[in-house]
Amino acid sequence: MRPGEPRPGATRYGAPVRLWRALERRRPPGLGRSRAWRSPLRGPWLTSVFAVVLLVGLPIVIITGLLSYAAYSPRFGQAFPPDVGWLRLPYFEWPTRPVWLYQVTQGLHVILGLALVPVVLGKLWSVVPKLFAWPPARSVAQVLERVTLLLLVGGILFEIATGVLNIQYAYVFGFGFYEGHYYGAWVFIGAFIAHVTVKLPRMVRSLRSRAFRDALRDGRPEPPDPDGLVPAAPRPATMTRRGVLALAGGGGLLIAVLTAGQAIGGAARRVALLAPRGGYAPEAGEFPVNRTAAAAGITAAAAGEGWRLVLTGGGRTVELDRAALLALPQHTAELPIACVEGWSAVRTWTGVRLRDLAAAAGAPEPASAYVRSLERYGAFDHATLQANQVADPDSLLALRADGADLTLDHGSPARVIVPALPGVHNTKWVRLIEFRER
Ligand SMILES: Nc1nc2c(c(=O)[nH]1)N[C@H]1C(S)=C(S)[C@@H](COP(=O)(O)O)O[C@H]1N2
Ligand SMILES: [Mo]
Repeated sequence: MRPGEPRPGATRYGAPVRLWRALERRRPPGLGRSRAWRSPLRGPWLTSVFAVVLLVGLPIVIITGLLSYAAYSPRFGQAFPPDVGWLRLPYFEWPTRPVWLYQVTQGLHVILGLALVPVVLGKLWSVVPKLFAWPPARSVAQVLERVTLLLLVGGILFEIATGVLNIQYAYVFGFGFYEGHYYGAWVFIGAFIAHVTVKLPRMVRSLRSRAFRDALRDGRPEPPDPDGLVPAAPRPATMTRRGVLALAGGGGLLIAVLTAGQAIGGAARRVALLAPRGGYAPEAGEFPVNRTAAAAGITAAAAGEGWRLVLTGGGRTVELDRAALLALPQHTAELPIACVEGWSAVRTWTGVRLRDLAAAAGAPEPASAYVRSLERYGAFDHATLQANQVADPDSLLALRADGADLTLDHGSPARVIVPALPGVHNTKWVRLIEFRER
């Protein structure tokens, strides 16, 4: 284009484009000064190394998160949010085997999710000059790309913030955690898929552009790139790329060590310092209490002598006291209780098989079982179990744990324990079970 010739855009679109050109020249102070971002380590290679870690790790976090939604049995309207419209995934029956299934999927979701935080921050640091690029948009394609990036970065920061606050039991947001985390996840998933689709070839090219070992040792800038990640006027390096990656990777590893014990148990639990419930508590030992009897309004009297279990189904109603339950065949199973917040504890439970109780109620093969607690008005004072969860030989109405009667805080006189069932549906202080034929 020769000087004085009208710009092609200006003749076609007129005033808006002239306005845009004027905006381009009036860069806000402090914005878009590519000279402000002068680390010689920034560049497509480093960004791509962070990207490849996230490309492997984030799908695991996403899938285990969606599996947790499925494990809550949305079919019974007891997943959160209960109705997700067209975002509904195909329903399937959550299995009871392997018994550690939910312990592993949810432990992975929380612990890997936390461990990836430093990698996410590293990746954001590596592309920060793009955030301040001026003008904010040059073409429709670029506007689309920037909107995607906004949803991508906003989405992941939102998911991290809500997830971390939830496992710290800090309900400081003005909306439901599950609702926000679920819809936020879909915003992120959409942007993530779009971003990966567009950037994958460039990531592969950047990683191939140099030998991994050389790039690690080298503090010199990469060749100039079209995205402008490589600074035009770099400062001398203060650390190597190896140092940057070690910082992000080491940070992630440290977080994993400080949280993983909540799901692994044993000695690791004692260093799970970042896990509020999953760590070792002197009074609870290695068996955390999610909601105490006092918090749930359960008195020792209500759970004492006068307590009766009501069973219904098959047109029959049966009432049993604790002695009657103890007179039925007792079964023992070693099962984890695994909470959505990532902590879990394996216990040896003893009690009556749910399928024996179903038979006693005259509904030997129920389609579902609705369980009610003595607790009232709590979010988790009831749950519905699937047919396979009632039928499993290790599914119990537990009266004892680790050879002792259940404590009041752990659900005395009787609680549900079902293999691979999310902790939340292992209802404590059970008062009634309704076995349903349909
Ligand atoms: N009645 C009742 N049962 C309940 C809950 C509750 O709040 N009320 N919390 C559930 C949750 S979220 C979990 S993780 C497990 C924890 O069991 P624990 O407190 O014995 O460790 O109990 C479940 N059973
Ligand atoms: Mo839980």
